[in-house]
Amino acid sequence: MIDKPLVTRYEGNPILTKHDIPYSVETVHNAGATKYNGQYILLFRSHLRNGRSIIGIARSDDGYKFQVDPKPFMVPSSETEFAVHEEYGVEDPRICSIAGEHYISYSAYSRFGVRIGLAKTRDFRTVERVSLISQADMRNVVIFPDTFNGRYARLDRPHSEINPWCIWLSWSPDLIHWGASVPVIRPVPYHWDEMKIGPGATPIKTAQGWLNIYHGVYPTMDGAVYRLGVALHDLADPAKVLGVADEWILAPEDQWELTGYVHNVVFTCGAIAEDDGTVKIYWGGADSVMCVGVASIDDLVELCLKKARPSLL
Ligand code: BMA
Repeated sequence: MIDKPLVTRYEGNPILTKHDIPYSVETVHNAGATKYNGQYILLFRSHLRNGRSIIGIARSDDGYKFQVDPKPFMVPSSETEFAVHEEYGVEDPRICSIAGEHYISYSAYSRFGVRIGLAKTRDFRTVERVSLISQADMRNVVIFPDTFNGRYARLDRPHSEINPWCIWLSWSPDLIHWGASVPVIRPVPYHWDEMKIGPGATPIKTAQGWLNIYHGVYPTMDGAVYRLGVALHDLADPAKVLGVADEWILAPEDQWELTGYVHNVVFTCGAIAEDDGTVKIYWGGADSVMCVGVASIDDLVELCLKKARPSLL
């Protein structure tokens, strides 16, 4: 018997391509996602023709058909502190909605490496830089949309000379100063995510724990393959991992995931939990287009717990 796929791809994929963008870009991918005033919001990354990235915004009433704003949402800042570190572009935004504020953690690229910037918006019309919240080299920071005994928590992914790259968790009293970092998930040798892993979507609160949809990378003779996996973190202490699913939940399959700007890539920066127990997962296909699929939250949680592998093996 063939298992039914955990993620059902939307038949209208890809939901956004460069042809949907009212300004000149080469790609539309790796979008952070949230719901705001009943609308679905995607903050997506686009490559310009110089190879550097900016962030655009798209809105939707149903989570599938998106309308893109006429102007980009975030371009490299001209404010002194940020300008230096955004010189090479802004990438891969994640949205954390907490207490009426929508925080955006994004990768800021420059001649000094890649670090994480934090911006915020209340209305998804204007955006304000808050702070740079990591040194180089760091990417893929997702902030939990809750506090834990008054502290914020985030999943992060420092670069390291020593492979493989792991998912860490850090704490903060104010979203700006972060520390007390601990590694929480490590790739497993000769496994689909053996090369490196990184946080993906902003964690989703479920009755059993925080659902973490992450990406894992496997090296092949034909280059790296990016897939998505899931892990479950303790509700009260997200540094405690309750289970990491042994199997991936999504792999490149559709033509626009197999070939494009970078081939064999599905990469997520956002997912939206619905009231009916499903989650819409948004992912970039081959660093070129945006796609969406639906999964049952219970199925993903069950996979973490029933087909678990050690988190720090
Ligand atoms: C990662 C990041 C992502 C990208 C992925 C696949 O290292 O740069 O933005 O989607 O590679 O190219």
